[in-house]
Amino acid sequence: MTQALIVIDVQNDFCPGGALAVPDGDAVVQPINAMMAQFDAVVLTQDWHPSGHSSFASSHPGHAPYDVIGMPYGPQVLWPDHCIIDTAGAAFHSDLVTTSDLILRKGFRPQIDSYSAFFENDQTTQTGLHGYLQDRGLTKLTLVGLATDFCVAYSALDAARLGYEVTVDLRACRGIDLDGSLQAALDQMIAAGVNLVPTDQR
Ligand code: VGL
Ligand code: ZN
Repeated sequence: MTQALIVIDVQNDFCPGGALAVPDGDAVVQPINAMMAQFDAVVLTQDWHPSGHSSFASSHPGHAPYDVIGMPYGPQVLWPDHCIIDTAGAAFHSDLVTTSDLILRKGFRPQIDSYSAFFENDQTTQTGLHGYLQDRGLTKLTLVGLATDFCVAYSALDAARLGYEVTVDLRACRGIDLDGSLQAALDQMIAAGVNLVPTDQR
């Protein structure tokens, strides 16, 4: 009982038609559903922001989505308003199987964004996921979901740093790719010892 599937942010706002749509984002749903039975535990995460969140460009007059600003904890990309608590955009994609052991919400502190499922963007505030996985003896993690180059990669890098054996299955991930962020994320994950399952060659 050691292997957990961590499903990152498969929410309507990250799927086609959503506020921060990841290209082809909904293509991850069926492969993720098909993988679930192979794991001892399934954890789903939800990006979960209050309206007016500090990661929204709309909270920073004079700034547009995808601008980068300095926050007390470092550089922060500004996003369109997305995944607002209890809205349809924050709900899981309706075809995602949500039978799971834990649903972890992140990004609810107004002043800090949280890409990683382990630490908020200040790299200090913990979400509680590490404690949960440790308590359950879940030491081998497979990460899938959205977006490869933000929440999936930040989660994988934190997990590797925390000592988990980490696999990212790219067949069940899709990326945003801002200014080369996808290749940079893949390079960082490889350097950190994350096992990458390649996308099917088509
Ligand atoms: C994400 C940008 C902002 C993600 C979340 O899930 O990758 N990206 N919030
Ligand atoms: Zn977000």
